Amino acid sequence: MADPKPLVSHIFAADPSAHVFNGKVYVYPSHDRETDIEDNDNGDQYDMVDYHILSMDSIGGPVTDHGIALKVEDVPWVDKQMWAPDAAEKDGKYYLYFPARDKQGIFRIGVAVGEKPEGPFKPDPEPIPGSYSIDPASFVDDDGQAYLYFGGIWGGQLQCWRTGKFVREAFESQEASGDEPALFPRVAKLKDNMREFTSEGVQELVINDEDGKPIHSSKHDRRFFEAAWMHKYNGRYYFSYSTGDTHYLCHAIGDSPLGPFTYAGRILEPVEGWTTHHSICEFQGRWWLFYHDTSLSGKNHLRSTKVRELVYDGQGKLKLAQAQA
Ligand code: FUB
Repeated sequence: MADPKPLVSHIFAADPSAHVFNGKVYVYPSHDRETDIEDNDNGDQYDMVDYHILSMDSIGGPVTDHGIALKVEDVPWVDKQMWAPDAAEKDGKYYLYFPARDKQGIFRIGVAVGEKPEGPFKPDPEPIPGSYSIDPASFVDDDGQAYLYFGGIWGGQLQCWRTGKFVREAFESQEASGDEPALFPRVAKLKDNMREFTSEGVQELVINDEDGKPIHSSKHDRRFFEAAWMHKYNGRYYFSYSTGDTHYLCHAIGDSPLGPFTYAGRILEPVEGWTTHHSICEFQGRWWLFYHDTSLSGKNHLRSTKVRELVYDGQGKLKLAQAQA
């Protein structure tokens, strides 16, 4: 199968979170921009300042860019780096979840509310209490309970939160080491207002290997790094994520949105560019993988969104549609 073209080329749109609202596909991406900052493990080169929301009536059809939906200056607590966002709908309102560095340089997760999927969005003046790290991904289950998944190691600072408090000195210990489980993503239930975590607070989302034991920290080709996503298929929960420095998109399957999950294999091999990030959504009876690469720019920090079809194999595991042929 030929490499698909980017959905848009007039802006760089990365980290695409796709949802179907009102019969259309809406994509909530990061808006990459040019910078002189050199690439580093801290991710300083991802210096984004606003969000544009994209929509389309059909996969492969024309894409509308709805313009700036939220920007750094709109949010009192944000200093810089508006990274990968996501959105959810509840009771006719739309919630944009976004990570950014606060004035102390700590990544937090904010929420902004709008009347339409494309915004504009009005941000809460403070980040979601108890939120930290990056890459929020929302999921509303069939019973109406909403969840927020998040976390990312290295520049995403998850390694600083092992104790539940931010430990700046832990930044250099970029991940778990020695004979211990990998650092796991986080999940919290959202209150009905969609703007706060419930009193159950933030939990670890355990991903087990096929042997039933938590994925080990040394398994860089399958341990969680960043880019959490959750979807449901045939009554089961699918948690998918990036392995970061090994550049795979993987998935794990479980029977509860809170886990535990069991590793189920790779969805996407490394693409052009260092980061790999994605979302998965069903549209008109088919399943789609939204992801990004740097094929248009050749630069790690200028990424473009693409889409490919996914299918489920006989065991319910995900594969690219062409991989089944
Ligand atoms: O876009 C900035 C960061 O790069 C995201 O938060 C990560 O998932 C990676 O794609």
